[in-house]
Amino acid sequence: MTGETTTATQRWQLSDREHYLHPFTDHHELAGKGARIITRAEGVYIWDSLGHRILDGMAGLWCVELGYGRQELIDAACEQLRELPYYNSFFQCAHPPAIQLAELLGSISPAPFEHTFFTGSGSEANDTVIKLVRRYWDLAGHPQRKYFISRKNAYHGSTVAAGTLGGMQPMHEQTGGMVNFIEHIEQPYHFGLGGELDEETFGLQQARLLEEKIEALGPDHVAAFIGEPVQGAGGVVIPPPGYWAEIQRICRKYDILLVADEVITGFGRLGEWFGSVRLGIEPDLMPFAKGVTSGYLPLGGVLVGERVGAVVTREGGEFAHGYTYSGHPAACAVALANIRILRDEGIVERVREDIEPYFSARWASLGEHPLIGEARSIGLMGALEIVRDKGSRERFAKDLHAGTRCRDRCIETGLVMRAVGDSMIVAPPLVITREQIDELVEKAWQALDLTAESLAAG
Ligand code: PXG
Repeated sequence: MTGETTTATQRWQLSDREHYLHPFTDHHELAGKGARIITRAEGVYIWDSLGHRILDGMAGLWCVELGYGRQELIDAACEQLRELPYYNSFFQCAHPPAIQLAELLGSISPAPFEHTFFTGSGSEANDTVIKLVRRYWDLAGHPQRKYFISRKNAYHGSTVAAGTLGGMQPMHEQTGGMVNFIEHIEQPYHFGLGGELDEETFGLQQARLLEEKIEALGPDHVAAFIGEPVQGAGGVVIPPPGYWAEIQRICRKYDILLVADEVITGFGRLGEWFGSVRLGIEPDLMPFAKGVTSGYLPLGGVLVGERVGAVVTREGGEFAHGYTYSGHPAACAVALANIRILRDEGIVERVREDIEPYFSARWASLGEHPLIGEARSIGLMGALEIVRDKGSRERFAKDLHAGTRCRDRCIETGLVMRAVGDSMIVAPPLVITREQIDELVEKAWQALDLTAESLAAG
């Protein structure tokens, strides 16, 4: 590390502190430390401005599926920017990349998803879900069906509506009561809430909370249930076997729409094009974002199944909704290139047949660390539960901040691993190799050792 890079970093940090409001950040705390400035990336690695190479265990923010530096994605963006950098899809217009992408998405989705509404992000996708569902029930002659049921500790985005749809308490506290037609049920988090129940019994119990909630609201007033196939930001909460089948049964019984939020689980993360396929869910709508472009450009959308698609496309009247960047041509061109690479290089199958089994076994070995109460994974998503006592699952005192300590130790060892409370989570790029998984697991173990030492010191 040269004096020059240190000075440059200090300059970035100073300017950052003076001007840049970051998402989900305690600025007072950040001002005391200075931001880590990321300057370049290649494959599964990122580099900071001080020259440290760090294995990106979070694929950016659950999105860089093909890893960094894929020339085809860069070329696709450049070519499209040259040809047609922008045009909208309002006022009965369209352009080739958006049309081609909608068609390609239809071909990789489980039948029958034939329509896509494009947005710029996952949050906008979930706001779109709310409006599409409302529109559907209005047109279907049941305008009183207005309630959405979601889950505590779910994450569906951070616009006012998507943030309310999610179940993150701190977000609700800051937007208190602004959207009043969303209700939450408890989540299927076995490690945290399951107590002595076996996984399957606990899963059924949690799914049946949906039925209770529907009955309490009045079945004729419920529009839809929304859930992530596997909760991501909530800490990689893998639903117990049987959970989704029971949710599906209840949705069908009461004729309510089922929305699977595929923003994290779409595009191969669970070894299938969509997490719904892996978990046997048959949703009516699938919001997506992130992995659709491997994060190279912002794009989201909602895949619309036959039931809703038939009504909103065949009944008359305008759907009064849309964004300037709905179906941005360059973002769509990158998505087309991204999906073609995932398909033509067999990356989704490779996750399922090769990398997931390897990752799963290596990740499980972290469960032997004295600090870890559970190591679980599905596809390329993994969680570790830091505990004081393995047998009783007792946690460390909150003010010891075991999770953030571990996150910081990970960075010191050269690994990005995210902390959700005292759960440590990873979701590496889908192109990670076996050797890189070994490196990830070794670094995680090292960081856990350092965390244990630091916790012992108080
Ligand atoms: N749905 C799900 C399931 C998500 O994970 C969104 C919707 C919203 O997408 P946009 O593109 O509007 O951010 C997300 C986003 C984290 C973290 O800390 C996760 C997300 C976003 C920011 C942070 O794990 N997921």
